[in-house]
Amino acid sequence: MMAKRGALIIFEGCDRSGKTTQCQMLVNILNTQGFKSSMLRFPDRSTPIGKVCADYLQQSLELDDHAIHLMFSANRWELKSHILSLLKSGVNVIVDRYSFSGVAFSAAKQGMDMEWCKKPEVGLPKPDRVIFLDLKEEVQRKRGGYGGERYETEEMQKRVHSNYEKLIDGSWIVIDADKTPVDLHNELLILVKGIISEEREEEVGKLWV
Ligand code: DGP
Ligand code: NA
Ligand code: NA
Repeated sequence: MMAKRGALIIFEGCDRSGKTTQCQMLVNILNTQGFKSSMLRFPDRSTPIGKVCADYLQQSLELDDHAIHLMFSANRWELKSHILSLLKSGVNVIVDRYSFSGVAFSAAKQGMDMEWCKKPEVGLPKPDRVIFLDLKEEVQRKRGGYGGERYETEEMQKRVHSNYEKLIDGSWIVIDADKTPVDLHNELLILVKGIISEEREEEVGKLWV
């Protein structure tokens, strides 16, 4: 019998919700407990396309809103075969941001609409589960304020949050992230182990088809 494929688990949320820290903690502990897991994050700033996204976020590069959206999307597509091969080999893939960030952030801009933003994402590997780390803007702001990257303003984060609300459906798991990192970690570990042990189709689905 073929080994069960890994689960594709996406973490989404506004900036400062603790996604990156939580994904790292999860992957470390899962591997020590015998659940083979790998972490990815988008944008993956290590590739040539990801470098463009990084320069754009650091505001050293200006680009048309549509053009940069397509770059973020291309960055996800260039990792597609890597994601699929990890899953196939039985590794769980824990991802810090995905297409939902793409749509929530890009569509928060004037003149950009959600349907247009979804199009280049159609056909990417479909997550088995999306976990949304929810944090109120006031709490987000209290966490040491925002950094200097593009989008890290109160107004933008509010628009992003309301876009996320339009994307959230019954398949998402919404978690209140307003707790200590350790408490949040303990909650997420139980949740993620549950997801990993669930039944799933051998074939990875395709997003938004
Ligand atoms: P970080 O997760 O801290 O590496 O920050 C990444 C930033 O990039 C965050 O503000 C969300 C934003 N982002 C991620 N994906 C996309 C996308 O597809 N389009 C746009 N416009 N922004 C994105
Ligand atoms: Na950020
Ligand atoms: Na982050």
